[in-house]
Amino acid sequence: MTVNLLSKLAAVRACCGWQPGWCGVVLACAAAQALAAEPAAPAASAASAPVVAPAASNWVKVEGAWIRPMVPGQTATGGYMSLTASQPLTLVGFKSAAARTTELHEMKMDGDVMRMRAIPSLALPAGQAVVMQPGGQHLMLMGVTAPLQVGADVTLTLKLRKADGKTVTQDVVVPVRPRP
Ligand SMILES: [Cu+2]
Repeated sequence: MTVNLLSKLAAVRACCGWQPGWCGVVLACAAAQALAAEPAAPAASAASAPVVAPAASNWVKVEGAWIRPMVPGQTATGGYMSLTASQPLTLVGFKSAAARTTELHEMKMDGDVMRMRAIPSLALPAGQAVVMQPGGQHLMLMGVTAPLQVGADVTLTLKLRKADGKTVTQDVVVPVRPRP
């Protein structure tokens, strides 16, 4: 397993754009990639999920959205934005045609090492801006087949759970650009 992870370092060292020197991050990221290498769920599973998508959904106000540009050979990157919910919502995930695997991530100090890990959800209290940014919570795109480059626009479909338990979606078109 360790050897397997180490062999992936070259591919994932730029994961999320963090410096290779942050070995804790890189290793955590490699672990995430190893998990991501599991066979992808059939496309049909997305269609069978209990998702209700109103025509003109505007559940959250999205500001300052960007996706970190990728370099050749890189297969993962991060998406960042500020979300302000119109009612109490929980971000439970997202999808994109650009990435085989998508996860909600957070960076956390573990002793004196910054690590990245997947989180199941992110609470979005009504009227309160929740900021996803480098060094904190972010949207992780993995298994990206063609490196995303500056100038591209990527559609992300946010999956949001309402207080009544129903899940809704909202599409967000996010530009690929350097950190604002
Ligand atoms: Cu991440």
